[in-house]
Amino acid sequence: MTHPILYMTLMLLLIAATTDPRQTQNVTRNVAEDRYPNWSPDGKRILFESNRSGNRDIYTINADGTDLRQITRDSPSDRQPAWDPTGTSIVFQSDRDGSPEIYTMKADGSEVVRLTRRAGEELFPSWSPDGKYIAFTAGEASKLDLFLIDVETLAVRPIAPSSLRDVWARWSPDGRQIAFFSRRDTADEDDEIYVLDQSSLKVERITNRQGHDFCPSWSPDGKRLAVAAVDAVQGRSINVIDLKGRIIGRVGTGFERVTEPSWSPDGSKIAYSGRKSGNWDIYVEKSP
Ligand SMILES: [Ca+2]
Ligand SMILES: [Ca+2]
Ligand SMILES: [Ca+2]
Repeated sequence: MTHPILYMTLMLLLIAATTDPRQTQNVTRNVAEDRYPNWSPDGKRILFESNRSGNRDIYTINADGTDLRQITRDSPSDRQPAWDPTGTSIVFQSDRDGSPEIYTMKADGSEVVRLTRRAGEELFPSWSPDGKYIAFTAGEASKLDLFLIDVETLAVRPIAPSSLRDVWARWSPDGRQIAFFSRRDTADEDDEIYVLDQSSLKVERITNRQGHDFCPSWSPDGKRLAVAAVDAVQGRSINVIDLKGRIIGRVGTGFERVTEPSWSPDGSKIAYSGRKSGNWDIYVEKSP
């Protein structure tokens, strides 16, 4: 016969062992590859790409994993979505006209507009907080650079060009700075995080750490960055760092691979792509 107090104690121990203090939530649970989460400006919906339809398409879902909606429905690859600052439009990459280019559409998938017409690949678009520009990465694999396109005139200009690859431009909340990652100072071996000041055009190196640091996402107050990181001892994680590169905390630990963080607009959570047993899903975790 089970003693009631012993039984209660065992149950409490079991609850304590299974309760995750970090409150990691599976947003998607699907055998398909779900990647590139991007939080809507109102904090309610998460944009992402998935190949669950048999090819890559763009979807939105509530942050709690309910109300999945498919936005693009076509056989080409539609990828890497990001919201405009009002949450009414989406910028994304697609190869629907042959090679990967940058496009915009309304949040319901209507009114698709092609923005870029360049040789090579355009990827990782992100919309400026004032809505006027889209930053993107372009070039060939070993020589990628960052560019801005004027959404009205479609005029393109390079930003912070360097001889080694610069990738993944992300605007600070005030629009004055752009964070990105690069191997410009590490002989093409180690990804580090950099911040470009748009008025002075000065580029500041933020991380100086052995192991890749990549895919930065700004905190809504502009004081911190969430970055994907690989560490020989700690393994892979999403590190929250200040603008001096000091590590404040970690989320996204315990995955085979983890990347593409996106901070919630209220600053309380971080969404990211994580791989477990070969399967990529979108996760949300409490911000440190
Ligand atoms: Ca598609
Ligand atoms: Ca590094
Ligand atoms: Ca999945």
